[in-house]
Amino acid sequence: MDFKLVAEDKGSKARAGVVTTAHGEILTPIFMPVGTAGTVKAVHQRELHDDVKAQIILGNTYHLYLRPGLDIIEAAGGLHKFNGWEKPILTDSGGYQVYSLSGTRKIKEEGVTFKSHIDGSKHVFTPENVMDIQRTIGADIIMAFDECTPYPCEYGYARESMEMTHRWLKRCCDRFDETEGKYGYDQTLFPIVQGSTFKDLRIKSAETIASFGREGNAIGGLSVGEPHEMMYEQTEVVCDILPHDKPRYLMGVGTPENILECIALGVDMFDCVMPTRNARNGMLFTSEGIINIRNEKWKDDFSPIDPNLGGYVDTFYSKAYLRHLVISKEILAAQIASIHNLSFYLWLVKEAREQIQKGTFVDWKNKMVKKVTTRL
Ligand code: PRF
Repeated sequence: MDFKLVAEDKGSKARAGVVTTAHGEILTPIFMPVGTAGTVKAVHQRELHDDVKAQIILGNTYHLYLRPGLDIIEAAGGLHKFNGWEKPILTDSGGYQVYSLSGTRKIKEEGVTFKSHIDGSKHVFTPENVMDIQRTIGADIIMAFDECTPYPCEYGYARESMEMTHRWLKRCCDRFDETEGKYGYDQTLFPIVQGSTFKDLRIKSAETIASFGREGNAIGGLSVGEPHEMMYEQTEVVCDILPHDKPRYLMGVGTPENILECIALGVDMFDCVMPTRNARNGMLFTSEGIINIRNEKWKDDFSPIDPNLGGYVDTFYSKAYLRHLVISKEILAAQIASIHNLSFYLWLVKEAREQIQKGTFVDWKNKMVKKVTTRL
């Protein structure tokens, strides 16, 4: 993997760059649609490519390992071959899903024992086997095995958990470096900064993670219920320490406003279920503000969903028609709303990149934050 910075904003810490992987280039800042089980829910790969203009998608180790299982993915020739997505893929390590999804779990130094949310069967994730699993899935970027602490979190617990995440990182790196990709292309491993909402822990964690000298770095443990200002504060502390010349990925963030503010702090990569999950509940993010499409007021609004984006579903379908589909619980509602919301997120980061390159990012960002937080 390679990362080149192509522009840096003077009024903020925002950057525009290019990440090059074995499956192609990613222009940053970038938003990565979440495709938990090897599919971005309700969106075809062709739509993801042609309409949403996604450059990289996410998969989850936890889900793919449980179902369909590694034997199937390996027999297919890796996740790219299995799902037909030929561009870059990033897999999360399970270091978050194990805590949020499986009911019973035990965290020990060796690893985490958990029960499947599908059939209750018992499994163990260790830093080593999570590297092996992600080698088999075959994502271009794979994530270290970490513990994401909840919010709020006691200082003592946050410190011990962070220290264990650092020890796990050493084990991840050792295993990753002594193994190879199974499908003939290179993969890269991103470590994850933890430390909850404690500045001294975040500093320590960012310094430790940076000292591993990997090709990119991630920030975890945020956007778990803490106030936004607190998330921005911790993100800024960490970004100022993580290497300038490597991509920074803020995990699980966030709203359009969060993304704009964190681009300004020097974050390059984002992922979040919000655009797809909220789409399925009828919440649309648009370039003019937030729409609850179930609201009566849209029932005879025949204007396009969001003509500013210029994409197919945004210009072809009206708000009134989409509202009708949502109210009628039609499957197409989830499809149109998901494609729309993802198109908006990808449009937003593309605009941000162009504004960074033009030197007009901060003014644009401040105006855009007002728009994207308006409830229409
Ligand atoms: N760790 C991992 N994945 C994550 C997170 C984390 O802390 C978060 C936190 N917002 C989202 N996804 N491995």
